[in-house]
This record gives sequence, structure tokens and C-alpha cells, in this order.
Amino acid sequence: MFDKTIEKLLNIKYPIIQGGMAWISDSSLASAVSEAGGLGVIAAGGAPGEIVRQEIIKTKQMTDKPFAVNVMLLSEFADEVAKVVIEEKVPIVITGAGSPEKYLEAWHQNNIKVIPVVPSVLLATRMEKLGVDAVVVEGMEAGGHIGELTTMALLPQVVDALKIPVIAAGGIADGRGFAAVVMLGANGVQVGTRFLVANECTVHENYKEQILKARDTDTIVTGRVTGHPVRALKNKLAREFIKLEKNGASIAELEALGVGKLQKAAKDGDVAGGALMAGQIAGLVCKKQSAKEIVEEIYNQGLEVLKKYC
Ligand code: TUI
Repeated sequence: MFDKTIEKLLNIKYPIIQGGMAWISDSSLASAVSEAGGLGVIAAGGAPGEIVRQEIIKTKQMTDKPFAVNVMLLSEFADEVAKVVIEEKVPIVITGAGSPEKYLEAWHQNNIKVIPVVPSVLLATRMEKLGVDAVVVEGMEAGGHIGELTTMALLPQVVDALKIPVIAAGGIADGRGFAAVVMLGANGVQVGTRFLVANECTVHENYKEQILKARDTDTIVTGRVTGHPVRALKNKLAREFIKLEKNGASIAELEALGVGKLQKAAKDGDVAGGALMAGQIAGLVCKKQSAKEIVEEIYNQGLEVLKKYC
């Protein structure tokens, strides 16, 4: 059914990659997803190199299967994290929120597979020319920092433009989404929001409850004005943001309001004043399960759906 490109490239059983979620996807979730046969991802987010190193060490203690680190390139600690992944012999790096060009040669010299997240055909083709190993194509249905295009429109255009493997992200939480993006030419999927409610996900319980309660129209994008649009669940903070944007607040003012707010939601469970980053597919996420159940359900349901039409 599948060409196994991603499975072979990353040495994993299922072409299902857990989205790197800053302040959320740590060694607990990453090791559980990797143990289940997917690709677990530790999100470096805005954390210093040594904190990321501790998570890598813990992950290695919990699984001997491949895992990745997501390097958020807007982070002030990106240079440190880039070194740590080499020193700790992490096999795969996924990058977000920028171009990994600066680190690519060093990572490749150390046998690290490099997979940037891209929100457009232009960036995808640039990344292929640089020599990356695959790309994650992320539609604006996704949670967190996003681009402008939907998965449905962006994915087939990137598939046509590239020769390297393509992983789809944004709006995928079950086997139907998996099957749909395979139909559009993806070799694998990256799933974030559904893993937020995994038993092994250490995000605050209040955050999980908000995801489980969310309906289709419950997310909103803030920060378009600052050039860093972010999708999150609608709450008091999001409404304050929108109000400030409408009133023509300065970029500095808006950015100041955003600082530390994901941590506030993920760690302190502040569902009113924190940023509850989540994708549009949150409305489909209705039950807590183990990472293994989530990975196997997405894959098996995906196969069933594809068989029906093949
Ligand atoms: O990175 C993400 N999602 C994220 S990062 C994050 S932490 C954060 N919090 C507040 C503000 C900013 C970040 C939460 N969610 N997804 C991957 C992604 N990458 N989406 C879009 C992009 C992207 C954007 C521009 C990738 C490359 C790019 O390149 C610009 C350039 O030309 O360098």
C-alpha cells in the first residue's frame, strides 16, 4: 500500500511522526511514540541546550528506537541546541520556523537526517536544493506557528515540485486524514494535536480537557500583524490579542503579550491567560489514549480507508 520511503529513511515501522510541540513534547511522549513504531519528537522550543540534552538522555533510556529533536529556529538557543543534537548523536532533526541552512552541513557530516517544516512551495524547493532529506509540509490548519496555505492546496503542489519525500502536517488526526494525504502524494504524516491528549503527554491536565472539549470552530489565529501567526484555542488571551490587533497596537506590544504564554498554559494549566496552541482538528480529538493506541489506530484505519478505494 505504501512505498515505505519514510519508514526506510528514518528506520521506523509506521510513517507517523509526532509533531514537535514546544513546552509539551518531552522525553515521555517522544519515547512512547517511538516505542510504538512511529517517530517520537522532543521539542526544543525556546529551551537552553542543556535542558534539551537532559530530555535526549532520558529518551535514550526509555527507547532504543529512533527519535528526533525539533529545533525551533526562532529560539535564542538554536545554536546551542544545534550542537547538542550532534554531541548526543540524535539521528534525526526536524526544524521549524525558519531555514536550517546554517546548520545543515554540520548535521549531515554527523549523519543526522534533516527535515525542515515548510509552509510553501518556494521554501520547499529551496530546501530540496540545499540537500535536506525530506520535508514536512504544514498547512495552516495546524496549531502553533503557521503559514498561509491549507494542507489540501499546498501538499499536492509541493509533491509535484519535489523529488525528495514529503510528510504532510496540519489537520490530520485519524486514519481518514492519513489516507487523504497519501492520496495527495504524501509519504507520511506528522500529527500534533491528537498526541496532546496521549496518556504519556505531560502537558497540564487542564490543557488536555480544553482539547477534548473543543469544537471545529474553536481555534483562532493571532499574530498575523507581527509576522508570526499562531493558531490556538479561543480563550481570554486570544480575545485580548485580537482586540489589541484591531486597535492597531504596536508589534512590540503584541509580542510582549505573547511572551511566556505557551508555558503558562502547558505547565501551569492556565486556560484563560495561557496560549492553548492547537490545530483545527482539535474538534475530532475526543478521547485519551496511549501513544501506541493512537499510532496503531491512525495507521490501521488509514489502511482500511485506502483499501476501500483501491
Ligand atoms: O514551528 C512551527 N510551529 C510552532 S513553533 C512554536 S513556538 C513559537 N511560539 C510563538 C511564536 C513563534 C513560535 C509553536 N508552534 N511549525 C513549523 C513551521 N515552520 N510553520 C511555519 C514554518 C516556517 C515559517 C517560515 C518555516 C520556514 C519559514 O521560513 C522563513 C524563512 O524564509 O526563513
